[in-house]
Amino acid sequence: MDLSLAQKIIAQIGAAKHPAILAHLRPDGDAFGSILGLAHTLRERGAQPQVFVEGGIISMYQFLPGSELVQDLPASLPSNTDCFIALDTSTRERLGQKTISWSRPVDIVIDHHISNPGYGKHNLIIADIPSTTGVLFELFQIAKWKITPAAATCLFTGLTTDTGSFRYRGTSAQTLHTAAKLVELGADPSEIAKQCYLSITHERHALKRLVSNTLTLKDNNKSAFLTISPDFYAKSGAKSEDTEGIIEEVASIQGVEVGSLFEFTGDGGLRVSLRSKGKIDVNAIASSFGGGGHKAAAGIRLSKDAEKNRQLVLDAISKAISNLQS
Ligand SMILES: [Mn+2]
Repeated sequence: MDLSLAQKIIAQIGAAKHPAILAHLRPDGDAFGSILGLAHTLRERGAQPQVFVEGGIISMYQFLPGSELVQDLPASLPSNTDCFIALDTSTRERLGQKTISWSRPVDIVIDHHISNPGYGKHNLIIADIPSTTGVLFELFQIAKWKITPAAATCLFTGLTTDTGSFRYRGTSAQTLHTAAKLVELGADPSEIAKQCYLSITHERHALKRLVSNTLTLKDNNKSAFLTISPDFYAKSGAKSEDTEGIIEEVASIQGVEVGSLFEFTGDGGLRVSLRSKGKIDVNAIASSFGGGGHKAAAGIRLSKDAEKNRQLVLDAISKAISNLQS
């Protein structure tokens, strides 16, 4: 970590009385874990942080301490905001459509997405730490800020969900060391696992079954993909947030190098999630379609030509797989 950059960020965040903390749209465990982990830590220091994310909290993460603090995006940032912080958000746009018209620039970006261009005044982007909560943990250590059990629970949640329970490439000795320290500070791994992995709603499970039936294998069974049609939500009663984690199913099949999930959205668009077991850089594939993420997990959003674009993405995957074999 660049210590002088870290110190600048610590000074600016530490001096703020009314920081606004945001994360990306379609928030996941690392998004909620980051914003709440930072909010708890700053409240402990006497600040009054405000926490915003598009759509507010989702039911799966209501167990996080302080989840009641999370608010849906406002029309504009509160006028008393003295520091605008974006966490776990790889592009300015991903903070949400509503935020695009905000005139206030982003002061601090803290992230771990390799594709993040750095759209804040100060940008702490560390791609070899596998979750934004892990980056925050390092920052808090440097700042010598107290991490409460509530903060530790939030930070651990981001670390376990973004590493697929410490399974993905990128899980290093340092990651496990961070996890151990968070457990010492009060995070309960089995309770967090129960909330994150063993509390699937019936609607979410029904959606999962519909999606599983669409499984298609190609490229000598090295590529596998799933499809979500717009009517799957009405059929299952699930919400769009319930797609989180479904892709793990396809990437988990033996021999599959790239797993993908194509969601045809009601407005004619296409949302793509890509997972790699490590040989293929899916961030490179996603980037060629205007998306991004990490080498082993990336995403793309396209607003039109869904069917045609799906074929183009599948072709790009085929090409990457054939390059592997040659
Ligand atoms: Mn993340």
